[in-house]
Order: sequence, then C-alpha cells, then structure tokens
Amino acid sequence: MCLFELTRRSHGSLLCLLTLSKALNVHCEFLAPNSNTLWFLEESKMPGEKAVCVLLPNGSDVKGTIHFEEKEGQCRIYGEVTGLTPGKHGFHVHQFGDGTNGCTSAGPHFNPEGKLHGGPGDEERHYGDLGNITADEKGVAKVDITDKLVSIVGKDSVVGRTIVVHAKEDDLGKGGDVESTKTGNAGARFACGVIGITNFAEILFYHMARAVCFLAGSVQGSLTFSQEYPGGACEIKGTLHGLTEGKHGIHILEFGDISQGGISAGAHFNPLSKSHGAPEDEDRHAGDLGNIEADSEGQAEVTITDYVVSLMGEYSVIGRTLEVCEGVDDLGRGGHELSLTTGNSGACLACGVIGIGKCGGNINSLQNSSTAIHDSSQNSLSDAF
Ligand SMILES: [Cu+2]
Ligand SMILES: [Zn+2]
Ligand SMILES: [Zn+2]
Repeated sequence: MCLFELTRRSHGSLLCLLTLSKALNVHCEFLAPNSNTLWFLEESKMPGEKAVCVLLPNGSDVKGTIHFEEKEGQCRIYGEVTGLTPGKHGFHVHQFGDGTNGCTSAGPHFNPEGKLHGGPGDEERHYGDLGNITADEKGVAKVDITDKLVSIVGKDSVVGRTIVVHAKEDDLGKGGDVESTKTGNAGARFACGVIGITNFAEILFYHMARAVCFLAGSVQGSLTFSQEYPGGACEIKGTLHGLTEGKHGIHILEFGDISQGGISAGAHFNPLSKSHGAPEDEDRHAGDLGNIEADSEGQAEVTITDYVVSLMGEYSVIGRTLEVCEGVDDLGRGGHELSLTTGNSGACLACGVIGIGKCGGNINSLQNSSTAIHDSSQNSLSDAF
C-alpha cells in the first residue's frame, strides 16, 4: 500500500514510518504537529466493534442517534433522525471531529483517497458519502445503511470524525456543477455529532497529532489536544466558561456515548485497571486529569501536560468522552467510598466526545509539495523519539 519502514516498540505493536509524498494523499491529521514524520500503527481489523454518534441541532430542530456496528468487513449504520422536513437529506461523514464552530468546523467530507463526491454505490466517491436519508411526513428518518467504505476500525476509521445531516438532498455528484462533485449540493448542516466508541476493545488507532473536544451546555468551551509522537506528552489547552468559582474534576471517560451525558460514557478511562488518583500518581486511571480551577467569572484556563493520555496507539482517547465535574476531585485521597473510583467529584457538568482535529501551521505547504519532503534516512527513529 505504501512505502514504510517497520520498527518494533516495546509494547510489541508494529509501527510504520511512512515517507511522505503527494502520491499518498496524506492527511495532516496523521502528522506530528512540528515534524514531517508520520506515525501509525499497523492496520488491525477486529470483529464486532461498535460506535455511536449523538446528533445535535445546528440552527434547526434536527437531532438523533446513529449506531455503528462492524462485522466481517462491513459496517452497519443505523438509528433515527427527527425534526427533519419530509423528503431526502444528505448524510455524510465529515473529516474532523471538531464542533468548535458548530457543524462547520467538521470540515469537508471524509476523503482519504482524494476522490470526487459521489453516491454510496459509486466507485468514485468519498469514504464519507452515505447518500441520503429519507424523512417521513412526521419528519422522522429511519436509518439503516450497510456500507463497504465506512469503517470504525483500522487506518481509515471514522471514530473521532463527524456525521452531518444536511438541509437538502444530496445529488450524489450528478448535479452537473462543480459543487456537486464536492458536496452534492446538500446545503446547510442541520445537525452533527462526533462519532465515539461504545465498547472497550483494543482498537488500534492510527496516530492523530491533534484532537479537539467541544463542550456545550451550561459549561461551554473547546479544548485542543496535541501530541508530537507516540509516548510523548499530550498537551490539553483551552478556555471553559460557565463554571462555578473554584476547582472542578476533569476526566476522560471510557466511552464516546453521550446520549445520556456522562452517565452513558462509562467510568474513568482505565485500560490498565488502576485506582483513581492524581495526574502525577503512578496509580491513576489513564483518564485522571485532576482539577481545573475557575475564577470568579466562572472561567477556567486549561493548560495540562500529561504523559499518560495519548492520541496514539491502542490507548488513544480519540472517540472517548471528556467530562468536567460539578465538584472537586479529591485525587483519591478523600477517604470517601468514591475517592478511589471517581475522586468523589460529583455529577458531570459538561461532556463532549474527543474528535480528530485539524492541524495548523505548515501542513498545507507540506501537502501541496510535489516532492517527498521527508527522507527517512535523514530523520532517524531516534530523532523522532
Ligand atoms: Cu455533509
Ligand atoms: Zn462527499
Ligand atoms: Zn479516575
């Protein structure tokens, strides 16, 4: 499939170092923010994976829940969307899991092969092209699609990306104008949501350099995650508003299912079966990020550098949920019966699914270059680590 060098990491996963070239149509999301080196895990398909997407209105009354189930190389996408006008509505997977600017920041259709827009049955189509869903006279669309390109495992997984429901019918690339070959002229984005994982299996994610989590509701704001290379520090930054003054627990939860807020997102993400603790503790959940502190205006500046949270590899947090709690996380030291599971930090105030983020900086110039930029012989593995 491409030119790579293989190397082995201590935990036994195969990593590939890919030489970047235009021919590979590389997506910037796989690139470490400040390097030309591209890391990812060997593709791994596992049977019976599940994911979910909670669609929230974006200037409309459209909402719904969509489930994903992967079996034997096919993905079933099913659920219900309500609040639509009767008739057909474009239904796509868009590239980024970024809800910072409503559904707009989800970017274009997910298109890892650089093809034109089409219908789900076409050879020439985006991976994200799921065609139309059809609403009845009550505005309800029952969705049940089986697709060969949309997948929730492996290199082109849609976990951490966004589903968008559009105002208009998708012309499936046959509209005769330029826009038809990009978007299918499906119009405004009426609802969207980030696709999250719903079962704990060792899904081997490709490495994502950036992720983003958008929180809506009484607490709002957006947090960006960045990580330079596998095993490197993960930086989490952003500003949250609408908090009460003081400290609030902040955690990553196991599942990306926010259909019932933090409750359906499960417990603190804990792949190594440890006790709840402080971020600096040896004995802590992978999802334990401690507390953030809001000022008298209810605003919290978040700047966390964490060495356990990762955007890469089998313990990636992409597709999981970030929550901000009502109370203070006692970091496992409170002596309360909940101290060692949740830090006794109370109910979930706000939560959002961690999605795949856009990259900034020099990425576009890298993508537009017609020559291979990265010569693996000049930038050895030891440099990258
Ligand atoms: Cu779309
Ligand atoms: Zn498309
Ligand atoms: Zn915890």
